Amino acid sequence: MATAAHVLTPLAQLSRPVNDWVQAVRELTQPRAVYWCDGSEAQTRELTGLLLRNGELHALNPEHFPNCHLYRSTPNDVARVEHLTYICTRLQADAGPNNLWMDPQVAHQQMRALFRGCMRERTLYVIPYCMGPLDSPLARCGVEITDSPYVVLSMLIMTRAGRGALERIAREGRFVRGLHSTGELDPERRFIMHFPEELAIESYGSGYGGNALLGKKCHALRIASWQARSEGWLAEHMMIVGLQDPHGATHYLACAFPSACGKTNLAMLVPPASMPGWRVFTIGDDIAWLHPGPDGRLWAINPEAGFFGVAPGTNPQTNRNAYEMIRRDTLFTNVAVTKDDQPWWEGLSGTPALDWQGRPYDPANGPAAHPNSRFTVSVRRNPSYSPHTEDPSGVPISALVFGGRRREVAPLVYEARDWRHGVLVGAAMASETTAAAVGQVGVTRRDPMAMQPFCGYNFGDYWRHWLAMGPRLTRAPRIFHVNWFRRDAQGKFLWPGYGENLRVLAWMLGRCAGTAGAVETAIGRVPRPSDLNTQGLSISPEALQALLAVDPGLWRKEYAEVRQYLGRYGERLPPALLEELDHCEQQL
Ligand code: GTP
Ligand code: SPV
Ligand code: MN
Repeated sequence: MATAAHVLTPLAQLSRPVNDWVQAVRELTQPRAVYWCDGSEAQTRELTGLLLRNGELHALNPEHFPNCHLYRSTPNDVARVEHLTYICTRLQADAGPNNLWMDPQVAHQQMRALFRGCMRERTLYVIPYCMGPLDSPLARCGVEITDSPYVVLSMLIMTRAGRGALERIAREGRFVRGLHSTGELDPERRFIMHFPEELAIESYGSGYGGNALLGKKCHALRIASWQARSEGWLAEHMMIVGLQDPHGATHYLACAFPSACGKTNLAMLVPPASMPGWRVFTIGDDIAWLHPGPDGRLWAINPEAGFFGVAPGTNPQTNRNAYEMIRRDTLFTNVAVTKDDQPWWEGLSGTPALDWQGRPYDPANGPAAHPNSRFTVSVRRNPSYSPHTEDPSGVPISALVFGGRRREVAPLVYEARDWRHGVLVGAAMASETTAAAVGQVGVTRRDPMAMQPFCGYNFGDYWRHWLAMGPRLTRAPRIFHVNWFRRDAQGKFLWPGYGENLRVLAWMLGRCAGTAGAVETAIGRVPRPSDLNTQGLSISPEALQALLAVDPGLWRKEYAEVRQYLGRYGERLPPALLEELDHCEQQL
């Protein structure tokens, strides 16, 4: 006998606006079939089976890595493409000097020409998804249409996708439209277009990461930052972590570091043995949506449901949690494999047999795993998973942390004097480029709030929005800056990093509680070596001194560069930032 649960409405009938859009895209792209994703285990198994049979997925060693698979992307398609990523607003000034811009009509026309007939002989997949807990008023929904089953499998891990999301869309009526096709995977025919005024994304010619999993950077940062500005909240490139101190109190921090600069590792760090009583709880590793709460605090949710993390460097010594997490139910992309089909990357013991392109490993071809090779895994697989990840109102934030990868200039940690100074600290960020985006690696560039590739509007307006947020918070988080990547004259990292970073976070919590000391410097408050818990840490006094040093000569040069950079934003630059910069320079 059929019960109510057995007569589910077919997905295509749940939301008229979604179905109308799917039909319009079908006309344009001409797929041979349409597949609605309901988020069920059965569909995941079906798609995994399909990709295994056609050779796009490889099963990994079932004994050591059960239910783990390897995907190899096209060698020319291994990272985000910032030079092909556009913000298409009616007014160019709204996109700002921080974005590439195209007129929306011109962009739509150009993209229609690419999408026309592009799914012939392919299946069109419809992925309804929700960014944030399904029952959270802070969550936002979208629908991605794609012709890549690998993208579908990834989105099923990375977001809350399927029937529940579509039911919410049917109730709310509003959703972000993300249209994606891998096209010919031709870098000459590759564009990632954003239309914030229309809540739409069009992505063609790439199947990789942030270019193709449209819920992630395209929706949850570029489109969401635009929405957040008009609705009074913040969409940021931040991880969220909860720290339980030895007294049992838990405090949450949200940290913005550029791509491949340590967010995932900090979000699930393993406390050093010499700091007993501390516990770490992960909420998110890449994106935070931050809302002022009725209590005057800032509350954060992680819009994602999975991690798309950097593989190289992950091992039982650097991060036991991360390594444990990816031992089952994980989708690997562009890693190497050992001869018994275990995934392998630089930093692990053992030896690779095949490199990331599937060739017999030869050091002459470079690293065995691609430097931007990644794992895709559910947040629930993380040993330090926090059940508060599902709290509809999020978690309250005690401290915001900005950080970059800088071989010199920026000390290990410093604290901003107040909110306005903190906004300048974020706006003045710089970091060395990494393999997460196509282009030269190791070049220092300005990367305000770690949002240079991800802010969907003019940075001048963005900083104004940040400045206005402070006075709305009666219990605003304190703001800090960190640099785990300072080096000595030989080029060696001065700070051991990873789990030892807890010492720096503990100092921040001490600052919030009023128990930790610091010295006032021109750039902010810096701990003395004695203000940090260094018990059980093996580091020389000279190295610690060097890590905490503020060199006035270097900072004078730094501030001059910041002034020049901010000048690019002209009339849109809030004068308060320049006043704050004047103040810092006078202090030097
Ligand atoms: P995205 O996912 O690209 O946004 O990167 P992420 O910010 O989450 O960076 P992740 O934690 O994946 O780290 C990137 C690389 O930096 C990896 O190779 C890590 O092993 C390495 N790393 C992370 N934390 C530290 C640290 O504290 N010190 C050092 N030296 N390296 C680190
Ligand atoms: C990043 O580059 O910041 C990432 C990976 O987190 S991607 O999803 O490709 O944007
Ligand atoms: Mn990221």
